[in-house]
Amino acid sequence: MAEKIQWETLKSYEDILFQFHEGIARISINRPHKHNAFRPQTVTEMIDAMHICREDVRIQVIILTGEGGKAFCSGGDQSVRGHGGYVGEDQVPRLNVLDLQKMIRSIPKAVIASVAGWAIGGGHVLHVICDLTIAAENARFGQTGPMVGSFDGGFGASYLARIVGQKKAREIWFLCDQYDASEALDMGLVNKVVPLEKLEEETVKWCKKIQDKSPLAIRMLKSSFNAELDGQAGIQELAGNATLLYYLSDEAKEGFNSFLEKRKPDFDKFPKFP
Ligand code: S0N
Repeated sequence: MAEKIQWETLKSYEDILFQFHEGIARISINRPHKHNAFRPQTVTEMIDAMHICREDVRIQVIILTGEGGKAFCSGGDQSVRGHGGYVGEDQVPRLNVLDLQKMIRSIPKAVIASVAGWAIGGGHVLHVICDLTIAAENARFGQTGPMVGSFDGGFGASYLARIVGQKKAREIWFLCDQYDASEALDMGLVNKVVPLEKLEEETVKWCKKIQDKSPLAIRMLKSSFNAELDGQAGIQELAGNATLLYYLSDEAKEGFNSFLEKRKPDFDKFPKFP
């Protein structure tokens, strides 16, 4: 029998759970009556939680999941889809899930999607963007855009194609078929498939394996994987990490110390590499 993780609530929200356990943050969409479809407020809350994940140095790995065991996320809540986006209480139409996608992509910590049940539409794109996906045997994957009058031509198309290949990505979008967990594993869309009752245990096991590794190496790798695909934004991420590492060096410290001490910097004493 799998040991139940004792998650501690980090912050309370209406649409999501945000929890913590031993360096792992868990963000879970809590709208099981809608198969965890997101409305603008859901996304705003997830963005807030992701900000906390970025800033809180105790958090090393992030799990993205959905409550109820029947759905990871079924995409945008179609009942609040209006003219030009999804409409919240302020009556403004938004596609704020695109901001969340960018945060998952650029946060310098591993994000693991833990998928039980449906990962459909914008919900499918969310798992695609995560660094890794662990799926339960009941997971089902697919896009619905052309069926319900939408499409995601950003990461949802181009990054999906990088993962499963151009032909398969076009099939997924053009046909709007659904794929079970073993088909998803075969096409490299998920990293591992486990029985539903083992999903959390397995996901946490993967988190712990990552937590045992060098955080700076994980950070550099994530931005390196992104850099090739994300153009100037990707280069900025990787370069920002290079600057971080440079700041840690005695050579960089000599630069700012010399300024503060009103003297000429002496860079001669630092090693040169071929
Ligand atoms: C997942 C499906 C196939 C499951 O079918 P099943 O098991 O028969 O369950 P249902 O009875 O259909 O569902 C149970 C209850 O949940 C509600 N529900 C399910 N999904 C949604 C949803 N997305 N929005 C609102 N409600 C949902 C059902 O209505 C039902 O409730 P009751 O019992 O009260 O009727 C099936 O549910 C399904 O096909 N769902 C819809 C999937 C879908 O089309 N999602 C939207 C796809 N589009 C996006 O996600 C767009 C995302 C986005 O924001 C975006 C981002 C970037 C660029 C563009 C866009 C864009 O807008 O396109």
